[in-house]
Amino acid sequence: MAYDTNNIFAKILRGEIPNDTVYEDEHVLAFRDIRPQARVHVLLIPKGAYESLEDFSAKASEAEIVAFTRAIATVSKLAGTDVTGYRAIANTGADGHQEVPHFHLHLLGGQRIGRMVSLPE
Ligand code: DGP
Repeated sequence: MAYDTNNIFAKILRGEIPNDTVYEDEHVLAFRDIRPQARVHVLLIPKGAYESLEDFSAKASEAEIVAFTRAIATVSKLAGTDVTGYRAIANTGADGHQEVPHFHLHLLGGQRIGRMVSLPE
């Protein structure tokens, strides 16, 4: 599937839609989720056009992968979850219930997050 340049995170990256930025560097943008599901709910996205974790993992450059991984700890410190902990989630594809087709990592914390997975009945 081709990357959809009109997805909402592509629009955020182009500055067409505002966001509450937590951190930004050459390769990464982190911003607060518009529908927070925990006291801390930040999304980390690569600036490159990757539709999912699967796509990013297979195709991103080493520089992009290093920058993204390093940004997790940076953002966690900025969000205050580096000591208390958090959950990182990358919903991927249809079974993973991914809604926005631009790779993003949810960082959820600021409180106890609960059980890991809830499967439909
Ligand atoms: P996922 O289901 O993993 O694709 O999660 C998509 C997340 O993106 C969801 O938690 C809500 C968030 N989101 C959707 N549109 C916007 C937006 O315009 N701004 C921000 N900050 N977050 C958004």
